[in-house]
Amino acid sequence: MAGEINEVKLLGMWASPYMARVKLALHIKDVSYEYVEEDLTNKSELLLRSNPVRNMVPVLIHDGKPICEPQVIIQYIDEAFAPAGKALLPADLYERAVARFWAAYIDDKVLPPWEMILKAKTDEERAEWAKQTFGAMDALEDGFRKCSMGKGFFGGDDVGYLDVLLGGMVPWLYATDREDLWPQLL
Ligand SMILES: N[C@@H](CCC(=O)N[C@@H](CS)C(=O)NCC(=O)O)C(=O)O
Repeated sequence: MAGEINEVKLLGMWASPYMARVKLALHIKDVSYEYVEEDLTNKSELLLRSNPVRNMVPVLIHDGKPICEPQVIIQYIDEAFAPAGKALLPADLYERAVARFWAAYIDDKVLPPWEMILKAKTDEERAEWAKQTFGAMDALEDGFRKCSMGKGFFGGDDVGYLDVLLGGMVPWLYATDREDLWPQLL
């Protein structure tokens, strides 16, 4: 339908750090979009149809075509909406590979133990997951020092892919300090 051309819709849930990443990317790239809040206890027909494999948010729907998985969505946004000077991934192929390495590291090594801190049943379990999370963060900070090369952001002077991935986690950082909020996050 002609009315749907260039239509961008984001299916999300307010507490989702993955959704926050996608919002950050859309705002940095100046993309206008419609945000649709999902009730994850009663998922909409649109969400189930758009992400039939995982039934999860976020999902980006561009001109009626759904894109799933936060990192895939952000890379899509970077390529599909590409005003000059605002690329999220570095232009240099090697630097791109480094950014993708740390992106995988964040999602594989930092986030899973972090989530387990909130899910742990005992203080001992929680302490163990916290230790693993801090260990993973230490390596990330080391990587940050090397990759930022003394500049403000992960990739240098500008906000880029890794800053978006980590930036989406900032609200969770604050919420992790507030145990009363944990039931709403999980
Ligand atoms: N890797 C996941 C990350 C997204 C994710 O974990 N989304 C959560 C909200 S933060 C979700 O939709 N949960 C609903 C469920 O598990 O049924 C994906 O496939 O997109």
